[in-house]
Amino acid sequence: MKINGQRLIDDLKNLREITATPGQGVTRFSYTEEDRRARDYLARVADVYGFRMETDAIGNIRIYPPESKGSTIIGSHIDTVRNGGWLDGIYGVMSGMEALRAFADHGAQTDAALMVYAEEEGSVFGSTMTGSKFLTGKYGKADLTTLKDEQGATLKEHLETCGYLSAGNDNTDFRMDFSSVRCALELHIEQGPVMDAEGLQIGIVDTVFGMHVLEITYSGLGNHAGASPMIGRRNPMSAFGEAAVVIEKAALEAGHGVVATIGKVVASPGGSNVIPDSVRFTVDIRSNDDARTNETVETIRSLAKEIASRRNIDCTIRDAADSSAIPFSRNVIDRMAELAEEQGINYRVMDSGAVHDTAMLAPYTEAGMIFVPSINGRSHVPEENTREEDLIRGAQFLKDFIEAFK
Ligand code: HGY
Ligand code: MN
Ligand code: MN
Repeated sequence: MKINGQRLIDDLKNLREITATPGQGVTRFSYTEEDRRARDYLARVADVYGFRMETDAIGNIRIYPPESKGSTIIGSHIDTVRNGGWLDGIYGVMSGMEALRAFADHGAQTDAALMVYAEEEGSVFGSTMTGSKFLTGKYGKADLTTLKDEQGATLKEHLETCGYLSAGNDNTDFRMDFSSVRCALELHIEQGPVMDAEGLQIGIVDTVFGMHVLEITYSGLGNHAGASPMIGRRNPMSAFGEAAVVIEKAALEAGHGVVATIGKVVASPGGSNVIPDSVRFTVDIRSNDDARTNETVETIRSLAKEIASRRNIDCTIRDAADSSAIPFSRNVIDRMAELAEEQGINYRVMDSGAVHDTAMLAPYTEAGMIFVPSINGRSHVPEENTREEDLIRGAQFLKDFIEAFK
């Protein structure tokens, strides 16, 4: 039973146009106009096929064929980073939809359901995998008001504005019921260089990296850029510059695939002729071994504090996000490998440096992920791309695995 590959590619090209930054990659943040337009697109497709579409209080979407009770969850996300790529997340969502349509087109029954996890990127609230963290109880009612966007608006306010959470609703339990779930699957682009470099067609994910995000704020003495002598300055930007170099060195010295990234820096007030009074920056630290990740986190935390005290700068550090390294189900991995062998596919079992919602579900149900190559290993950038034949092969493999995994 073949999927309709051209239909999948057409969907992805249509959805690529739903962006707040046309011509500069895809920017589709959760709970925005672009998010709503993408949801409407899914609703139109579901409607044509008579699939049920439900949105929960956090904005997670479930799409079921009429006969399905959702024992197989096919998931991914539709939100993006700023100026991101056209495939991250949405490829897995539309491939899952294509699998459901293929079953329907061929009159076949399936017990699979599509899950669109809300706010996976954390672009709005700074914490990745938000929707799946509510589904698995890692986040609860308190986080509706502790998670805030850059302007200080809470997740609760966004959900009420979108109509997902009715005002005053005492919906204290956002967890999904896993009692009838057999497995959770996700198809995704690799977002790294391995598959493209090795000419692989399918990646079978073994472990999803754990990640810990520190938000460090250096506060010094704001002042005039010209009239303030260099001696005696308490410049948080200089402290940040020193921290950036030692943080990179700490990750390199940790080895074993540990990565650390400073991706966001905000100087305030941010004038070129003003010594900033504060500089706030994030450090995203990951590896496939929690002990190593935590060791690197603590090394970075103490380095940041040492720089601050030596420079007479105040330093506050907030733990903004935290998730463990997650191994996927050995049974799912082995069965995916069997299918790839049967189909003569060039595959490899590999880790994922990117985090994914399906990893959040792994402690509650058998779970696994399938990768397709990213050209030149680029992702989270407008240049993100994958060959159409790889996109179609990945979606076909997902559909075949749903059928084979009895
Ligand atoms: O950051 C990640 O790994 C994912 O793209 N949210
Ligand atoms: Mn991403
Ligand atoms: Mn993603």
